[in-house]
Amino acid sequence: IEQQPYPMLSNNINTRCHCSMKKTPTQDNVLSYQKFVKFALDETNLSTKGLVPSYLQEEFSTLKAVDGKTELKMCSFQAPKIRLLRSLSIESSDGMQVLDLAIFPEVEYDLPIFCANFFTTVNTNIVVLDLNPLHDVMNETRYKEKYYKSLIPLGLKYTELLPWGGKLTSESLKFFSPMVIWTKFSPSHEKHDILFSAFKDYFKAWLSLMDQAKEETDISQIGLNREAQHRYLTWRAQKDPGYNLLKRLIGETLAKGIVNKFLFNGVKELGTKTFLDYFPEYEVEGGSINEKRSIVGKSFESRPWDTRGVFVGDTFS
Ligand code: BLA
Repeated sequence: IEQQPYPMLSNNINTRCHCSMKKTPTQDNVLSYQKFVKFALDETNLSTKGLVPSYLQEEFSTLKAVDGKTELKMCSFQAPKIRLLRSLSIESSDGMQVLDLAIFPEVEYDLPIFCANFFTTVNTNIVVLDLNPLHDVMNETRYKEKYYKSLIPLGLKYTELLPWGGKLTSESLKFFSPMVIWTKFSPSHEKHDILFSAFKDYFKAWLSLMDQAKEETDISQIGLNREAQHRYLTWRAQKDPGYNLLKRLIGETLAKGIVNKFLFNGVKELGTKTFLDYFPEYEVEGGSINEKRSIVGKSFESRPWDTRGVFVGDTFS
């Protein structure tokens, strides 16, 4: 495994990280996710005027997988209100493409977490695109009204173009918002363009929420934000569907490092509760964590949110 040196950022265009600079096996492939990353960095830089590389950038940049035909690229930034904007993209000469791009706000803000997860092979495309809610949007209306009421029309814009992807890990749904795009499709230029358009819309929507967000000063509210973000990170660091693939590509040690220090950075720093503290239903005899991703099983054959953003799934335990 070859760890490549981190290319210096130019002083004036600090978003030009190597994610969009280096030549890759699939650079000429128009279905690449590199333009998604470039869009996200450029737009965030414009909005915040203060996007700077994260301290993680030095350790996490480019990796070649053990198969010799797959490249992983990572980049990470921070800005006022943004604790971490990080992106992992994977490109393989056999047509596999992955994008995992997320934005985690500073804990003084109760902003949603921007979440784009695309897994693509020549045959299929698995997509989650959402502004993941930090607080409950199923049993309570306060947070839902605050952030999603005005965004419901945007979610509806894509419900036909990118239809519900069928049953999924039931537990995941609690981390999704009423505007989530969960879809699967066979790759095509048309779908790729629709996905890019949705990505741009959702990204701009997140930036506009960020723009308006006011810093929380109440210590106990900040504590709730911190714990909610830590719980989210703890879930994903433990149960992310991408982990097995990462392990196969770069080995267990590097995969664990990327998951805990890069992708879900904060899981070690934002709190001390364990996975089983948050999700005790995963405990198996002897006090270890059930390897299964889901205890409840898969559910939600069709979209469990109505057009007003009310949860209508009936199989929730
Ligand atoms: C599949 N990825 C999935 C599925 C979901 C997600 C819901 C369908 C399988 C399931 O029902 O669990 C995504 N799940 C999420 C997200 C959250 C969640 C975003 O709970 C947030 C709270 N996916 C990636 C990366 C890779 C990846 C980086 O994001 C690879 C490195 C791969 N995702 C991947 C693969 C599958 C998948 C291979 C299908 C295989 C499987 O279902 O295990």
